[in-house]
Amino acid sequence: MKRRVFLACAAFMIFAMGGKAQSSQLCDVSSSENIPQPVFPVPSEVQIAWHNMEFYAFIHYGINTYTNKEWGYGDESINTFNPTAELDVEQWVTEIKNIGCKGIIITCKHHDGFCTWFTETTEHSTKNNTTTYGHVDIPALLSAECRRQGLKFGAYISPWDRNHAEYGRAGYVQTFRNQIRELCTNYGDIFEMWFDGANGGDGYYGGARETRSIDANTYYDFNTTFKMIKELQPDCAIWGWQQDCQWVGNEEGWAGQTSWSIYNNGANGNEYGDEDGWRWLPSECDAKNGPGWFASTTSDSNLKTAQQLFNIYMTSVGRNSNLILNFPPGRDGRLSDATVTRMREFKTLLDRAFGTDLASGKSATASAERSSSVSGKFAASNVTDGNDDTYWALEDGQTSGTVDIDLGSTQTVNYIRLGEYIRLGQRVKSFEIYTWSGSAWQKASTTEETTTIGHKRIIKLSSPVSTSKVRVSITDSKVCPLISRISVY
Ligand code: FUL
Repeated sequence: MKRRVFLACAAFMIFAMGGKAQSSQLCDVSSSENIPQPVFPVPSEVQIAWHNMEFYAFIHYGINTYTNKEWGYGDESINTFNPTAELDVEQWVTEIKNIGCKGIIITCKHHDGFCTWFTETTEHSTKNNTTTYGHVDIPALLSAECRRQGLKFGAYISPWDRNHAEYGRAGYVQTFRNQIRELCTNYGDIFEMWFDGANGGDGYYGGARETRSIDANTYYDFNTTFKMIKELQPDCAIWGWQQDCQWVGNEEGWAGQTSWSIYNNGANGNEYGDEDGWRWLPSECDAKNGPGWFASTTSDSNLKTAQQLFNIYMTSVGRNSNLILNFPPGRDGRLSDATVTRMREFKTLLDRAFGTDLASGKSATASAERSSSVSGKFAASNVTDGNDDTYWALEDGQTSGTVDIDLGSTQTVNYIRLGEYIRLGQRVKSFEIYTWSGSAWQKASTTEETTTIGHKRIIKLSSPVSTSKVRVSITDSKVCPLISRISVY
């Protein structure tokens, strides 16, 4: 075990020296603070910030909104984009913020190639739109409104471009890179950039109307592009292509009940990650609020119920994944009344479930605590202090232990939320939950497996339990567990 920890530490030091130094004192084993050594791989600072985003919105809006299609062919005239009213980005941001999203990622260009900003790279853009309300630079409007309301802004730009005459040839690669450069330069901070995996096929291609195939791994020369993004936007997380975060592997909004943020090229499926993964590559769940990514004439009558949206939240954010949930504006440039009503119902369910953390600030005691010269450094009480940078820890070699939280009075408990201090790696392999009957600990029945934790795990009890104390028992961990958060709802 010691040898494994040493190797992990050495690997971490090499990693830290190669990239951004993450915390110079982490491997200082002589320190009497006794800080645990990391278990490799660990997240970068960009990935830590990304984990903390947890829940954000997608907005699909463009030509397709006006054609009832999900994928435009690329031959649509510029004025097909024809909003019937001024875009109400204030409403988009207000309603999205209200449900607890921390950011918005918008389609700046979908596969049809229509750029919704005033780009210099192509004429196929809103800059040439002559309709009453269509001459708009949407990323400019939305990024400004996000800043005003305190949300982060992100951009989706499709690599596949069914409009561009040069798609499939060298000329397009530079155009595409220039488009990304514009987005990275003119709209303030971008927290995440999304590069869709749909690549090549039939399209308009400047009038050729043919099928063009490319090898996505080589054609785009993404390494050069990603380097440029990191220079222009050092804090931006790149989605896809095995960069900072990745597609969870389905579009239904669920991650595995066992969900590792570490990854070995997908042998187990992206939904689950790999316990012995060699790189930190956490998953993001994308999901739609209705039948399509774009609003259509039938979407309002086919919206997901609030309960379905809540279930998606549980199977994504609740399973150590980020959630990007799509809310597409309609032809009048607004989120429809039906969409907004559903969003508010969803918010009511979130508040009802997680409105009050019964464990917040409550006393916590553990079976054991890691020693340190700094008093309380690894105390059990760190799990209820609301600070995700403090954590309860065991000594090296101890891979199981319990934390008991005294709720102070009898409460009805439905959910337990847990978090690991992932800066030092994802560790926990299994845990159990117990409630106090008044005379004994009783193992709680839960609706799903209690295996991994990671950044965040939410466990629902099979039925509500009246209890005054909750115990979390870590039953197995790669190395000593580091628990930063236990909340009880
Ligand atoms: C997919 C795209 O093809 C869809 O149109 C949508 O943008 C979704 C988020 O990703 O791969």
